[in-house]
Amino acid sequence: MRITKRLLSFFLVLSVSFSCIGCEPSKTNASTEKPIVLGFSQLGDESTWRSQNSLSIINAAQEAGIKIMFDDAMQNPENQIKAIRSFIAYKVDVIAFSPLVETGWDTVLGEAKAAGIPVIIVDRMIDTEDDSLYTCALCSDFDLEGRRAGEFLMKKFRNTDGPVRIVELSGTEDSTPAIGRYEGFRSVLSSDPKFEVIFSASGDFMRSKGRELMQQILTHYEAEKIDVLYSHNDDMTFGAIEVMLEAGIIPGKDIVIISVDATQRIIDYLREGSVNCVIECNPNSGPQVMEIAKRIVAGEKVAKQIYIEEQVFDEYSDLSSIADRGY
Ligand code: GZL
Repeated sequence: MRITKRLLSFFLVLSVSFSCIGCEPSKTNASTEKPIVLGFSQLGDESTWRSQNSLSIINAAQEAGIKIMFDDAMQNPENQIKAIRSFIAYKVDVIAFSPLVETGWDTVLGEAKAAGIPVIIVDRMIDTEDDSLYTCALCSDFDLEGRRAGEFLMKKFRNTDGPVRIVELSGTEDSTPAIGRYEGFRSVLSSDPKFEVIFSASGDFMRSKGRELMQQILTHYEAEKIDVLYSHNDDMTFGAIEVMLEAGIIPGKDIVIISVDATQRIIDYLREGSVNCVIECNPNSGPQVMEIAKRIVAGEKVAKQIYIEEQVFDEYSDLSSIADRGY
């Protein structure tokens, strides 16, 4: 039975005491006759992307015959640490988690290592000196995503002298996507001084905060003095576009918009010209996570770092070739 969005929200409500989808304590961690038990700590449910990522994880576990204990940390890393400790106590075969922020994981991952439980890092990365604390990291290349956003602007404004004034809605502070999208973007644009980031603040990947920041921006800057909005995710972009429309600003025309994720709604905006460039960040990592978990439990060697394939859709692309996103 595939989990639907409606059922996911039910599981997420229950997840305070784990959504243990049909699992029983695993008495051995290498037994071939018993299904693998995987403990998954999800960082929250802050965005359309995150909901799809959780659906992908849960459905892939079911399709792989893996019993999953799924916990939604509701944007609190302390909840993730508690969940990981519960997985250790439950003696799961594998732990996987998407760390809200990069720091603060060494102690609890040291406890998982001492318990002999392998760890897969999913989506975002951790900042540690000790890479023995995890077996595999399956992430997006966030610096590449940022560079791709910068490369679009270099092309879009190749025939203008500037200045090109940019406002940036960044993601959760100290999170790998926010760091990579921030740094990668600037690494490309720093080659041309006409590009100037006049405002940058974190909207925590949330639509409501994207709205608030865009309102704040428009009280400090005349719309005519803003050339580009660079938003680290679609949900913040949706909030910003609502505010633009309320202010009589034509998104994609008066202000060029670059957004990251590539949900269906932003692709629709791209097709109608309300957004100019969409950098894909792929949430559908579930099948790869389960494949990695199976190989680890079977004692096979897996790569330490695996990057998820992603692409760019922009106003120069063949937009008719973009398949339905499904989220
Ligand atoms: C990126 C992921 C980010 C998305 C946001 O891999 O961590 O978090 O870009 C989500 O939409 O909230």
